[in-house]
Amino acid sequence: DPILLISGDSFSEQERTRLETALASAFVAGPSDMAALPDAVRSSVRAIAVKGHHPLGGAEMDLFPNLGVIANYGVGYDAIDVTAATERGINVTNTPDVLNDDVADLAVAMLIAQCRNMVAGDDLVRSGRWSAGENLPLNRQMSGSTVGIVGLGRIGREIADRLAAFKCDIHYTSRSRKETPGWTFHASPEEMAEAVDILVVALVGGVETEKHVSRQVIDALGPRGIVINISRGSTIDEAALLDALEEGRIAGAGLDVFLNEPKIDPRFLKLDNVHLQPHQGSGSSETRGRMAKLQLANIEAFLAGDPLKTPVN
Ligand code: 8YV
Repeated sequence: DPILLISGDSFSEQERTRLETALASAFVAGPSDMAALPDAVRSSVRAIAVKGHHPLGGAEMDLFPNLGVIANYGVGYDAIDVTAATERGINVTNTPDVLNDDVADLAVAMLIAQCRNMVAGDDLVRSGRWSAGENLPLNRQMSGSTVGIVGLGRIGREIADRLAAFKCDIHYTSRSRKETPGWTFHASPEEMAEAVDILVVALVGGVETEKHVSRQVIDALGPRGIVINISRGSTIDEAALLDALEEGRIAGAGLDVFLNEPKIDPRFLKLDNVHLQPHQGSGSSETRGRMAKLQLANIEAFLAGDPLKTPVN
């Protein structure tokens, strides 16, 4: 009688327990075990709870003839083939908005950490080199910078609002021009990169935005350029970014997302002009609690025949 399949091992024990207790007949199976499940179990699945970035395509969906909803834990659903789901009459839900503040906070934090050399500062103090008389080299002011937000969606807007409070000159690209308080719209990221020092990438993931921050965009940033990415590794031409960082053609980067997480390109680890985070943008306990709650609310709404809270398709 399982109605809910909890996909994969990305959920914490607490998150899994919460789903299992809320929805009496739930069980766990990773994407690679789905095909091996007995027919009767597969037929009983009406909802799948997803966390993490395991691809879920039409072939997996076809294993579950009574599947009605795929509820993603996270705002980004690029690992789910939404077109395939729609074709099969399967609903997809995500967890937008509840994580905007945390992700925007982390973007700003990485930018400040990068400009003010905070990791090296911490190391100087801990290592005893400061007390022995060494000082941190002078670094770079963040307030008042000229910043380009690539993708002025819900998260991009929160980042821009924060940076505006830091007296930054705000530029942005977006599918359409937005109602903004004196911020500068650019038709392309290339054009924007010519005009700003700092790029903050807040795009959605998926094929449409792949390498949107291209080699040309990175080259156009120039030697004071800093790239911050809290979106998906796929949105930047990562090889081009690594080349520019290694050759010192841009000043640095602050990255929470990468290709092939968590086994990221080892070239990053050799660089001292990058600030690296383990895809923790939404990772406060408060926000993760809200995401789990919203995911569950979507599944419960579906099972009750009520309107979904945050439908994608
Ligand atoms: C992850 C995220 O979903 O919301 C998103 O799109 O990237 C994150 O919040 C979260 O880490 C769970 O995998």
